[in-house]
Amino acid sequence: MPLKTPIHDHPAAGLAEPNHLPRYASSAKLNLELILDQDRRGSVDPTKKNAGKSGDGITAPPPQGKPRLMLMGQRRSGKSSISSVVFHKLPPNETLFLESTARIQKDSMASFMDFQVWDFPGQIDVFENPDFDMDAIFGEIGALIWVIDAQDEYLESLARLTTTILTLQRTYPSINIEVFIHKVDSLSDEYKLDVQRDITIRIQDDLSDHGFENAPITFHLTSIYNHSIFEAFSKVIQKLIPRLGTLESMLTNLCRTCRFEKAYLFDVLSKIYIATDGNAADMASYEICSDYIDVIIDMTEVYGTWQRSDEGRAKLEGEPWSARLEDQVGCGTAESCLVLHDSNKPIMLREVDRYLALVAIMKEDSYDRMPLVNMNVEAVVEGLTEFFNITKPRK
Ligand SMILES: Nc1nc2c(ncn2[C@@H]2O[C@H](COP(=O)(O)OP(=O)(O)OP(=O)(O)O)[C@@H](O)[C@H]2O)c(=O)[nH]1
Ligand SMILES: [Mg+2]
Repeated sequence: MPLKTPIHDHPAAGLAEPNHLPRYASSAKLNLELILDQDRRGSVDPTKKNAGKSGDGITAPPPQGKPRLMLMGQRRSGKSSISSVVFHKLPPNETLFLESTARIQKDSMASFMDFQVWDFPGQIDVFENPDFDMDAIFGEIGALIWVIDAQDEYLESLARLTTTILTLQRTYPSINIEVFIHKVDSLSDEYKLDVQRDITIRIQDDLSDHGFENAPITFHLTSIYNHSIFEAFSKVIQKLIPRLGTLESMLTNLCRTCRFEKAYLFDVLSKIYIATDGNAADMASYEICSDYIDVIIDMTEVYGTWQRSDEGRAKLEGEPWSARLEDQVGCGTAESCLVLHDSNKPIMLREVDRYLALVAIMKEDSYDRMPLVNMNVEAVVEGLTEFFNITKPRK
């Protein structure tokens, strides 16, 4: 098969370019477009890995607008703290001063994938209050994040969660249910796992008493005082990305060709990782990469190409440089590589677009082969850009 195939007769033709001009695309691109087109029409694809509820083989209905993440749970369980720390960069200890939420707080996140975060007040039960329009709340596909305070008595919270799941799964079976067993920062490792086991068994037992077996619920141990909350959100968001498998295989191939230990694709603002390679994930590498983003952001804020005043620009472009600013910087995007002294492993970062960055931990000897590494990274960045162009929801 030729590498570049004209697509006049292809079912996906005209998807990206409505002006019917001849278009040339690689076979991989065509394949992705075709699959996505099928997804959008709501067809069944039993091979699809990340769709809908795990294991049921049914493709989730395509998102019509912005996917919505709903934070629910008892009062003081930590919902507003989570949303403020992850999406608004609030330092964790300042959450002590947050007031109790009185009405639903709706946040719109402009990111690689636009999504919304809704923070519910703990004291209001939307199912008992006839004023709430269920379709308006749960109609859009997304995830329901149920936050449980692991340091507090949680039986009442579990009872509410079970009722919520039973009510929702009848009408909106495609919503992902994610349980954050939260505030585990002061608990010992052993106790944390005991709590998780206890909560899992209680919920599954309760649901099966009501005839709902093997409920597709995911449990996460979280705390705003460490990276666990970002890690958990990463997993939640990843389930909402169409064709995540394609992203993962791009990163796995990159790791193999460049001999990287681990590669992450980060949403720079929230520091949620939206994809990683197939190697086993470990918290330590995620933490290093996520801290590295902070360092680079701080640097680019000082030296980067942000919006400058005319006066500042004139000064920088004047004597002794006498050149346009664009011609003075090596490349428009942030790109960096650093070798950590204690581990001898270089870390590299490459901006993909204004929201995403590729961060990878290399092996000791990869530094000697930087030109090859750069070339491969460049190719993956191009692939990622193309991926997001194809998969972004059409209005
Ligand atoms: N130790 C610990 N405390 C936390 C954590 N997350 C939140 N908190 C604390 O929990 C308290 C309640 O947090 P909120 O975020 O206001 O709780 P909420 O669920 O939004 O409460 P309502 O708005 O009343 O429903 C605050 O004092 C937070 O500092 C955590 O991970 N660990
Ligand atoms: Mg709140």
